[in-house]
Amino acid sequence: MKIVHAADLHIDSPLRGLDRYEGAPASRLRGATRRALENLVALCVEERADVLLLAGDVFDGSWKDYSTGLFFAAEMARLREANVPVVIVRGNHDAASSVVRALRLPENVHELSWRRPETFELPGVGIAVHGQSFSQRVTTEDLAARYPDRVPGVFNVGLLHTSIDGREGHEPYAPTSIETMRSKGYDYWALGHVHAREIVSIDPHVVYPGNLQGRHARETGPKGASVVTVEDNVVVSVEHRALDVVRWEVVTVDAAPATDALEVVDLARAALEARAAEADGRVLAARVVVLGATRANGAVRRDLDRFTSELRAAAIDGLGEAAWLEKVIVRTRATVDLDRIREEASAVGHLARRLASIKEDPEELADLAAVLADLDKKLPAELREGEGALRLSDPATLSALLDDVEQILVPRLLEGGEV
Ligand SMILES: [Mn+2]
Repeated sequence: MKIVHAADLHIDSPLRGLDRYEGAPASRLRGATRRALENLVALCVEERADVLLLAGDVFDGSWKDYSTGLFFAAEMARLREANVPVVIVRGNHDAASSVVRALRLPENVHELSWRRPETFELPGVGIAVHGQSFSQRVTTEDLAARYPDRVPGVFNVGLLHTSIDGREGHEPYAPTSIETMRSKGYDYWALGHVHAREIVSIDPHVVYPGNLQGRHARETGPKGASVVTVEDNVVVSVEHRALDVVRWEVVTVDAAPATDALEVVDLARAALEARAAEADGRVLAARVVVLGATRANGAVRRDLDRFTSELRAAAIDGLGEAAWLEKVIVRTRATVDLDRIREEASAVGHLARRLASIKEDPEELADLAAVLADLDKKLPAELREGEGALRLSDPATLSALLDDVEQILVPRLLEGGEV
């Protein structure tokens, strides 16, 4: 028998701040979670799946209108036509109290209760699915502990939205342990919540398939679902199938070999083309990080806007709509030996020493923050919010800025202006 296990679909998840991005393929990104669900349905049909398990966060939150629910219902109806039953639990994002709008779903879809744990036996398939939906977003009790006893003679699955023992970077919802899961004697635990794919255990199988479609630059790599093959009630394989339509990647570029900004652009273009080829026809949404000690450091940093635009132009030239640069981060360093310069008695040596000492002294950083407090208040909101926000009151931000000053200013002074 074949089981398809997916989680964290976050259908119609809003892509925050998308309008701020130059050249973003907004409609393709907005539609990505829906296209990925279509791919999931196609996979179930192709594989002649005996059941599709959805382990929570099918929806991102309350529906803006009924179109989200209608789209989902239509896809479930396609599965009904192919005789594929679907079993769902709700997670923190689509807890019973958060997504209150509802549509009647086709009869092949069974949502497990949020009032109490229950067992749903698939007639004629030999699978029993045990589980419980989240009643509310903040669900902190161990739901798995109260899951029903296994059903003898069939394949037993625990369907659960959980952070297990508090997985890093995820809200600690419905925490449980491998021991608790093992004590139930089930054959497979179909988990959701953690967006990175992970096979947590193989005795029994405890699997996070990861989310169906990455939504930002921290959700990188192939995203999709797990296909579980079972023979004589024993798991014989768990395979990951990529179903995403937009592939997020962080592409690092070592600028060391470059001597000027355009050579760095060429290196980045080659790296992007290689990564786009791996994305296999999907849109590559790339965050480019340029690093390394390079003679091109000054040229790149002197006009970052120009450099970033050259890079975007090269990506469009080489890849057209197959790639989109979400962000370009420059972390190059000068090739000068700052340690040596800091030992010099010269004016530049003195400056380098001061910069280094401020960077490492919490009191000096606090003084600097006080000096910049007025400026901090005057910064426009778009610079102060979101990822990569400029927080002039934050010592770590100031320390990183001083690092930039060292990397740009010291080499420039040494070479008499032009770097
Ligand atoms: Mn979740």
